[in-house]
Amino acid sequence: AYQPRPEHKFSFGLWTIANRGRDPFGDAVRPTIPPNDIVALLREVGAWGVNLHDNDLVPIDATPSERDKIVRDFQAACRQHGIVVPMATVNLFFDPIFKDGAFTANDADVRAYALQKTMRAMDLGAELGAKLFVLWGGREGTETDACRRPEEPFKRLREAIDYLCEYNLDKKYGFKFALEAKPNEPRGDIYMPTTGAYLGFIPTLAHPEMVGVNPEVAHEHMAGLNALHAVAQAWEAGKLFHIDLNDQNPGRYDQDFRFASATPKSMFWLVKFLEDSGYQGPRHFDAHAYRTEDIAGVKDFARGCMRSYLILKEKAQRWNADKEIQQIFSEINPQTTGSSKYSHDGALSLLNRTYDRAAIAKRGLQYERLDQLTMELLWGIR
Ligand code: 3MF
Ligand code: MG
Ligand code: MG
Ligand code: MG
Repeated sequence: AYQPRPEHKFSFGLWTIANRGRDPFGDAVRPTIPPNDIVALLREVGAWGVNLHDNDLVPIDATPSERDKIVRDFQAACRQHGIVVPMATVNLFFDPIFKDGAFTANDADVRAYALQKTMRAMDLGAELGAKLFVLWGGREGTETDACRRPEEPFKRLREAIDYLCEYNLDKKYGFKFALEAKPNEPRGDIYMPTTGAYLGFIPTLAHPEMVGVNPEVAHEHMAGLNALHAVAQAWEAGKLFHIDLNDQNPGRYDQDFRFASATPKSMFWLVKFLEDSGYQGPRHFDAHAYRTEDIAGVKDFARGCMRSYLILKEKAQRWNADKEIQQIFSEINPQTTGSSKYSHDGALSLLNRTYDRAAIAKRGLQYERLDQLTMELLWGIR
């Protein structure tokens, strides 16, 4: 039980396993694990896929022939260990050139370089077989809003994404883009702070069908939001192309904790939604081991992410099969009769109807009972 299998589609970013515990106040505590060894480690812990930024694999200053050799060796490692590359992304945040942003920077050369770097990362992702391309605008933001006209960055971002969609079509890569929001860190404020902001932006693009979102649990929690609600809205809009699973307490720095380790109840509802909805995409973990850990601890971390997901998945099945829970759930979600579609006559009849407000408001909704049953189920005594 709780054994990860390929059909669970568990993936990890190269950067998550490679994380050496560096933070703004302290240096690395773990050795570098080369990408090919990470592939072997992922196989060992039972993962299905590995995702990467261009520079997680290929150093930013590699020559074309160095690049080609690195990619060949990595492909061989993936083949050897049976690990796939479902998603690729681009690092537009580490190099000093991106200190004022990438696609939204004021310097046109920076914007053009960001496009070039992203196109090359798309070439790389396509070569590795990825069908999803994530864009996280980590440096697209401000410390001071003195820097530019406030509406300008949205135009620049739209222009960049439209350009990349054309490149995708031109090259016949068949990528779907997934835009990842974050409210702050590393910038004081990041543009497009929430998944909802991206869901509002996507319909303004030239190829909206090619673009969806990559909600991250921790990013929504950093903004004090309910990650499930963001994910569910994205799903309902047909835009849940990818997901970053991890955990995070609100009001803290970017913690990237092991999945479901900080807010297990919220993560139960999230796993239940992913499973019940029929979401077919990867279950990607964008998190890393505590700074206290050695390589064995990194494996504990990775195994823990998947195991917690599978435990919560089993809890969701129990919740769905629990007679008492289902009885209450159906009572509080009565089937509505009649259509709520607008018609002239329907509106007239609604305007003339009378409602017994007091009688309706008097009904208790049993949410206390339902929540307690849920908690007892989660605690394992039900
Ligand atoms: C930062 C993140 C990023 C993105 C990654 C994928 C480094 O908080 O979540 O991880 O997920 O860049 O595009
Ligand atoms: Mg993150
Ligand atoms: Mg993070
Ligand atoms: Mg992320």
